[in-house]
Amino acid sequence: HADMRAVVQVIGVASALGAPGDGPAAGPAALERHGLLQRLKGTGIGASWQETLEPVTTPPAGALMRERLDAVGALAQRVADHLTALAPEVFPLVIGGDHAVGIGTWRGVASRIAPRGALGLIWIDAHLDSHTERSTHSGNIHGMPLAALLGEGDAALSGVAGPRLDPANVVIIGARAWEHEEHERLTRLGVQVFDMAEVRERGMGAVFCDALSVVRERTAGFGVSIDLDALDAAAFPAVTCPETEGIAPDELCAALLALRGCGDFVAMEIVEYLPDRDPGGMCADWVANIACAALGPSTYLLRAKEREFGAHNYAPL
Ligand code: Z70
Ligand code: MN
Ligand code: MN
Ligand code: MN
Repeated sequence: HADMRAVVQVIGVASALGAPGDGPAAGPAALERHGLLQRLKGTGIGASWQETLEPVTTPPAGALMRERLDAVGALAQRVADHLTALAPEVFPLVIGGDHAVGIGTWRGVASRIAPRGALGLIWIDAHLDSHTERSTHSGNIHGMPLAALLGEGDAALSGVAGPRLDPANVVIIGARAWEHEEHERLTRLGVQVFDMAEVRERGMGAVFCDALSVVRERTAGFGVSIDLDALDAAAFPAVTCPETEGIAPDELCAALLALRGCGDFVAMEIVEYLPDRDPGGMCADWVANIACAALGPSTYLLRAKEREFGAHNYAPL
């Protein structure tokens, strides 16, 4: 069949409802201005940016947990509904916003592929994002989306329409900062965590290869959710919660190239970009590199286009 990344549709979600400050809401517009769409098209794939969704309601600073959970849940439902309604040939690239938007992204993507089977998910993050409203230390909802996707915690989040993820089809890569409650939750559920120590020991390429095996084994398709704080804070400071000793940006791009050969790769999400901390646009360039590494044409398509138009017109990165 045709290369499925021929029709990438970028969907911005301008939300900071889950974060401690409002900075991440400006992420989609800043990345759009910085030319993310043009970079994607420059790889030779078809891409468009049709929508940037916004929160349904925005509770005031210091609002109660109940009010914030309901606002995040309402936005997640809107994002999920939007993705579910996309034409079947569209490949969604969701651009956050803070990571709480992932609740909507992955319930929506799971609904799309449900007639064919279950969804696998690779969650690349410095954190585990597996708190509930009861176990959170910070009170920030961007620390809860993976628990919600697995069916745990308050119904406003865990009850967003769409299939729950099966823990056996989920892996985390790059974790290095967590609280014990969320680690215990993932251990109980059986989610495999490739923490940063393992990435350092075995290399990002080997770990990513193992991760792909897990999320592809029992599923009809899989997605990749990239929290940019997985990257090393020295190389990529433009996030809400920077963590040292992370993945190098070029190391991530190299691993993501493997996605170009995966016909069952069905959606991607990139979240937590904070334009306030990226005055020169260096991090925005990395975001484009990351998207292009994952979504550029398969080698097969690239070779065909080279034969047709000449190699110099098709630079994969
Ligand atoms: C911490 C918390 C977090 C994202 C930071 C951090 C959570 N465990 N999630 N950045 N995306 O506040 O619960
Ligand atoms: Mn994180
Ligand atoms: Mn996260
Ligand atoms: Mn935090």
